[in-house]
Amino acid sequence: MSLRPILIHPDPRLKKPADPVTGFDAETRRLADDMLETMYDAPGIGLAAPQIGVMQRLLVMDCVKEDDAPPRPMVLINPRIDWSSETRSTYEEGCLSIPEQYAEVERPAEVEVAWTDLDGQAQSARFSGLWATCVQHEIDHLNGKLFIDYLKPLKRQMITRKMVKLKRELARP
Ligand code: K1U
Ligand code: ZN
Repeated sequence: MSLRPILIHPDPRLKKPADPVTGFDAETRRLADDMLETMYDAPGIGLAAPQIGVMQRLLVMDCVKEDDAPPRPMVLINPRIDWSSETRSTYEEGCLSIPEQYAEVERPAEVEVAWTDLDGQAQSARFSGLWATCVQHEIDHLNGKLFIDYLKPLKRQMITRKMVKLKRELARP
């Protein structure tokens, strides 16, 4: 397993829809393992493949918050939201591709998602709470959408300018 560098906004790969995963092989398993390691190391509660520059519809997440609870890593391949609740909830979201910036985003409180697991088996589940927020945030990444796209243009521009500055500083020798 290895850590993969996480792309920082703005980057054209974060704005592009990812391609469906077609075959499941050792490479897919390695990608999922690397993404989980990268997510736990960051640390984060989710990661989508485009965030590491891999334009495939694969995401990982683990929203277990309690320190004493066992981890619950999930790998979702080609996920699809089949149902969203009318009830909405607001959560202060962050993003590993937009470090240290947080903003409230309103989304459906519950969603039903269908996906394929690493064994090629069809799965589906209803998510609520932080899991629902996270899976929607990650599926947005697969569609080239960032949480700042839900914000007012002025706030989005302000965050983008900060990220341009951060990337310039990180690139400095
Ligand atoms: O996709 C990502 O960029 C990961 C992102 C997921 C996310 C966070 C909050 C709401 C929705 C989706 C993160 O994991 S940001 C880091 C974070 O939230 C966190 C880090 C350590 C402990 C707990 C949370
Ligand atoms: Zn994100």
